[in-house]
Amino acid sequence: MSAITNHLPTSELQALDAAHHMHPFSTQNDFNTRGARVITSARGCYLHDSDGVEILDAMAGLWCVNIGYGREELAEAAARQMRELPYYNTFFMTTHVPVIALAAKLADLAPGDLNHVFFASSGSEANDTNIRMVRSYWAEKGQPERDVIIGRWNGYHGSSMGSASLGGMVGMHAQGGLPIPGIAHIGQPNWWAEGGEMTAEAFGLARAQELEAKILEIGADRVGAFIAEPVQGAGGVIVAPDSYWPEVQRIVDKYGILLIADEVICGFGRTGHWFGSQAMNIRPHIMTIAKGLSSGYQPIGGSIVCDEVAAVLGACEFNHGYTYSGHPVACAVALENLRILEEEQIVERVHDVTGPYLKAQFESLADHPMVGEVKIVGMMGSLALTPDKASRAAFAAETGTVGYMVRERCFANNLIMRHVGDRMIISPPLVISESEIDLLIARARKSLDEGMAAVKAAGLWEAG
Ligand code: PXG
Repeated sequence: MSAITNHLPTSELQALDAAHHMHPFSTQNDFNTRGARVITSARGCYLHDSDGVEILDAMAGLWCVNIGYGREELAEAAARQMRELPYYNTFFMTTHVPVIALAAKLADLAPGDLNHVFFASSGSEANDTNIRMVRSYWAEKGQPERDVIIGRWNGYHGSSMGSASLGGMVGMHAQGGLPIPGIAHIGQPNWWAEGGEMTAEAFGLARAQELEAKILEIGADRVGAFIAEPVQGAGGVIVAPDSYWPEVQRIVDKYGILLIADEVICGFGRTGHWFGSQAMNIRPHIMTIAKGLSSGYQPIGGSIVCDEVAAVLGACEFNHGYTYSGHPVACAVALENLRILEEEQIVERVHDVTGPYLKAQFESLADHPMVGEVKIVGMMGSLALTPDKASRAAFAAETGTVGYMVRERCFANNLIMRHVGDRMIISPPLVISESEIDLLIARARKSLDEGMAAVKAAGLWEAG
């Protein structure tokens, strides 16, 4: 039996794709003028397209293929589970072995007293669960008015109505009447773009203190939770100054509000720790997980919840759940993925060996004339592009124009390195080797050179 692969010429695949497949976060008409790249197979850190080209995937798919592509063990785990029990639900006083094993394993891996897991099929669903969980928790405790959740501008928590409301992507809010009621936002700790004349540390502190100001503005008895990514991913790999997280933790503790760490990207080794909360030294009450939980081999996500919240919720009927909450095949694949991460000491290797190596190489790009700030934690990093490093100036063109031009060169050089506005971002599979890191950096540098030449040729090498 063969997989559904390249059975048509690329141009025909592209035409069918443009005609019938509606793409996420895309301008659909673009696919009519320029076909999508058709990915047909992948191994390790490399993708292969329908023209037989090998591409280095420095984004691990969408930040998720932590153990790399092509691991037979996960395919076997899925096949085994499909034969044994392809589906059963976890409603109505039933359960099954894979979901029990995975929940117990996650309780073991997660820090502190995060011992209880509510499963979903994605990060968006899990964050929707969190909204209802937080509000139910406070209602059960006799404080139903404590229903406001604070998120951050330029944070990303998913694409459903609830999770996109928690997020702070203005382009998403503009479509569909978001945010939903009871969600507020504070500024992000993005010193490069928003720090002005302040030092990074002073700015980090100020941005953390916006949380306290917002709590007081809304009323401390109205705020139920604060949600944040330990390192902002989709917002451009924004690493907060060191002063930020200790102050956030102090404020959260002072007002007794729940801290939700969205670990969808940061979890499962991405930061060189099992969870980004450990890297940032914070103590969340709830962690959102997805992506690296199964290395993307199956759609699965969830919320890992602390003893206190679980105990309060446990006393009421929580009227919430998804058909595929704790899907047995997804659980079996996630378990196998966690076994590989543990047995092959992949997280330790990122922390001790390949993470530091990538950091050194990635930071060497700071000498490029177009690169300002370089930020990297574990295996997620970003480069801020600028025409003037000293003033941290933006380009005169619309934000993202230059980033897109560099992204185009990356694509042409068979490197998946993305842009968010005018930041270039990487998030490679955690199993990337030193020689593959060398290749990544060489292709990135070449793309920056070519991108800069294109920017100059277009007359955009100018501070805005
Ligand atoms: N939280 C975080 C921190 C995420 O990064 C989600 C929640 C939502 O997960 P699902 O599984 O519902 O997509 C995400 C997802 C991008 C990009 O362009 C990032 C995500 C998804 C799609 C695109 O960087 N992150």
